[in-house]
Amino acid sequence: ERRLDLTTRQFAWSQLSASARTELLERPAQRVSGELNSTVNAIIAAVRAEGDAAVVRYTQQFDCPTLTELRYPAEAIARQVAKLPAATKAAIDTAYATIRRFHEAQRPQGIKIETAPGIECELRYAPLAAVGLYVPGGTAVLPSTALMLGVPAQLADCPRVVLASPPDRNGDLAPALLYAAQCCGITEIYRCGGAQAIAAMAYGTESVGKVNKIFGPGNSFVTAAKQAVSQDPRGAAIDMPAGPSELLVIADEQANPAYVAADLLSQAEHGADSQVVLLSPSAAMITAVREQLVTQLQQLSRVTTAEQALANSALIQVADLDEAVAISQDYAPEHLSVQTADAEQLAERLTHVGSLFIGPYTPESGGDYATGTNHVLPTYGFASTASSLGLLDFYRRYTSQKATREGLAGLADAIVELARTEGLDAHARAVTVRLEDES
Ligand code: HSO
Ligand code: ZN
Repeated sequence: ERRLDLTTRQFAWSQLSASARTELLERPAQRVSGELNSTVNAIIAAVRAEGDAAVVRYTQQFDCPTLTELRYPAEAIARQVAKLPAATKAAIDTAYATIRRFHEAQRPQGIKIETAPGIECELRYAPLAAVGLYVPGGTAVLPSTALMLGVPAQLADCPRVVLASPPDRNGDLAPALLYAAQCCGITEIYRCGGAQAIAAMAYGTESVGKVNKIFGPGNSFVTAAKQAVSQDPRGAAIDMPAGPSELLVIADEQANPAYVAADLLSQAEHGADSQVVLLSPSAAMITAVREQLVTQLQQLSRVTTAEQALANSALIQVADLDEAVAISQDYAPEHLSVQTADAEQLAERLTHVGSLFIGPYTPESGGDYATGTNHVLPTYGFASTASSLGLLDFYRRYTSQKATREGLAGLADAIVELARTEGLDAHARAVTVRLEDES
């Protein structure tokens, strides 16, 4: 069996051509082929045409051959939750508390001001009426993702919160996932996954009520389905396009190579298409991290997955930390770990990130579970424009205004003149008709 040779993943930035640099930091292509899109479109069409029957059929095909009822009954949920070991419960409680604390502090404040005499303008926030939370199944059970989506939905007071996740062969969802949902007050839980779950939540079926916005990560089918339903006005909005996990570490010569390697492996174990990158001005650090990667890799249960991800990794020697900042800003990683002497100062300049991990005692996995920040983050370089998931994503923002007669009179000249400039007489008339009236 051929073992991965990490020396082939070591590079000196100064020696790379412009095209080699671009290629090196290209994300491992997500499978968004025409074939994938036509499969997903066929699933969405079937769910829209046949409702539950189609969702059940796909769930039987992919997840549980005997499943007939999508909605998970309350008694079955209680039975599963009762199986959860106390230690796991306590861990979920701890994470729930920190995540809740951090998101509670994000509560939006409305604005009400007078923009001109007699003109009052307001900015208001309203929780989304119905949200669908998708928690992927696949190779790992992710109760942490249920918390990351469920806590803000609960804090925003969204009137309907629905969770969907693919069941196991017996039609069950994991106790830890169900307990996390219970902590967040979620009782409407559906046993389905993939594009069929997204379609069911976006359009509604006999048993799955339609939602307005769908949140959560997923594989390429889920991502393609989310994209498709978000483009249909009758479908549902989505949180963000989510791709495979990414971690970029900036480490100087004083970093601990064992910590750096452990962090890189923690993201590499997510999936073969995960991408991990190290930037360091120190050649000795790069060599030490490479050696640590090889040693630590052998101790992992998901060694094959991590090894596949490492085949897309890059250990890059940079001229100095300024160059590291420039590369990182350009790459815009989902997670950025800064393990340098002046980590806090350097972090000030690193704005194109989903989430920052500062200093030697802040492993990326801390943020995945329990520091309190959200782990649903922009990938694929979207971190230069898109935001990390937060409480605000569960609200919509709208405005309101109220004018008195005097207020309207004060703005009348401006409104009427602009309306005439645009050739829109009826707009002008809507003002003058009021002011002509005796009050
Ligand atoms: N690192 C993942 C989130 C996660 N990690 C869930 C462990 N469980 C987001 O990129
Ligand atoms: Zn993770």
